[in-house]
Amino acid sequence: MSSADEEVRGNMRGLWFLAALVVAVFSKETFEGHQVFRITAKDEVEIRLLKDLSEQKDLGLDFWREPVGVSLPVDVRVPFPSLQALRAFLGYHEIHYEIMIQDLQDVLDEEQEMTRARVFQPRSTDEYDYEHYHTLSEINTFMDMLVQENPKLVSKIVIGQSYEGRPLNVLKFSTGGTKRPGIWIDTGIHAREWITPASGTWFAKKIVTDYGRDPALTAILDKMDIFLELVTNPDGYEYTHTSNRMWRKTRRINSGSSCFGVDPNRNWGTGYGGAGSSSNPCSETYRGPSVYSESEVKSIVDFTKSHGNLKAFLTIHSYSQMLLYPYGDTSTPCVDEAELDELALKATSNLESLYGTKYTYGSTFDTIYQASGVTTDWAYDQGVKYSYTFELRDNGRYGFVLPADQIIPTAQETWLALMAIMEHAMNNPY
Ligand code: 0X9
Ligand code: ZN
Repeated sequence: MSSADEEVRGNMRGLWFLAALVVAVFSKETFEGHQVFRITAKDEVEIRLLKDLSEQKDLGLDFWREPVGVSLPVDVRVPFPSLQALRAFLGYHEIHYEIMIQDLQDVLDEEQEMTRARVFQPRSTDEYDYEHYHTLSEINTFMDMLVQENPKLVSKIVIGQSYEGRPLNVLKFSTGGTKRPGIWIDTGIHAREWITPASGTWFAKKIVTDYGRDPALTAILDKMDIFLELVTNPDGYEYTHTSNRMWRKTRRINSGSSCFGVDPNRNWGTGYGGAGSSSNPCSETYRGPSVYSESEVKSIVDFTKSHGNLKAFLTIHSYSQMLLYPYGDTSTPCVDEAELDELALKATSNLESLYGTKYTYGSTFDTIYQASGVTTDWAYDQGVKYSYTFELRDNGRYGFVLPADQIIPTAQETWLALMAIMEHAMNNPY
């Protein structure tokens, strides 16, 4: 072979390498053959086995719902190469399970198909397609249109920058006054929980539509301001659209590790570092190198402190259909437990009245699992009494990949619960 041929070959190899690199960096992770199992442990022995399993990293399992107790089934995404091993493990220990999702990629393909069907480039928020999921840039455009259309009612404030430099936008709904008490609502703090920013977008439109028409919402906005952060983890959200639909955390580069990201719901100051969070950067519940290390978290901390008069703090997640109040890191009840519990009953009853969607409610610790360094524990300890975490639809049939035709019903029913909490906050000054 001539040296010219060899050079061509060498160049070809270089090109292939480059192509492979480009694919690795820019292509989307696929979930072909991944299944989502629902595992129902019958006793503490089985829970212990599942906990051990969740600590075993080599199977690449993604626990959508962690093993906690016999009352709550465990949901786990199983990569195709690990299916055999997991089935053998469960079979050997005679642990009951069902397959919730046969092939996750099929559900994602369907989601993609639906997303492609959305209205492109709406010229107004009336034209915006609330029935479909949207990209970060589409949501940003929505916010700008909403502000432009309702300049007296809505403004956009930038409370900081994400790790990758994106603006952290908050919509402020206000009818005037100075330093009115405020309600905080955030959606999209966990990147893959797409139903939450989709619902948040619907809430934003609902507020401008109902103000001046619905007496209850009008009364709230005549006394209080509402702050709504739609995409609280924009780097993560963008990443779920471009690279990995199942991404949860921020996108920080962790020094000394090849794993990215921090769980923004383990990074807050109350209970930081306790059980129910991880010191391992590869964990989905990695608490980060230090308290408030994530600018996505710190920006809310600074905003809340400088505002100084928030009355309710509502952070919206999915999934599991739950309404949770403090605490998450301890079983000790918070001092307002009786009131928060009663209000949770009212909020979830109102929610259920629309489409029959059943919610459970209680403290995070008792209802879902021990989780430390979470948003609502921090907010509550800052003096914001009405601090709740929502876990929206569904109950695990689709989990984080809730079909788009459920966006509007989910938003509508959730709005009834939000209204109950906001009205209560308005009528019970403290
Ligand atoms: O684990 C979490 O962070 C939350 N569940 S999720 O599936 N959305 O990730 C629940 C934690 C409870 N959160 C608060 N009390 N803030
Ligand atoms: Zn979440």
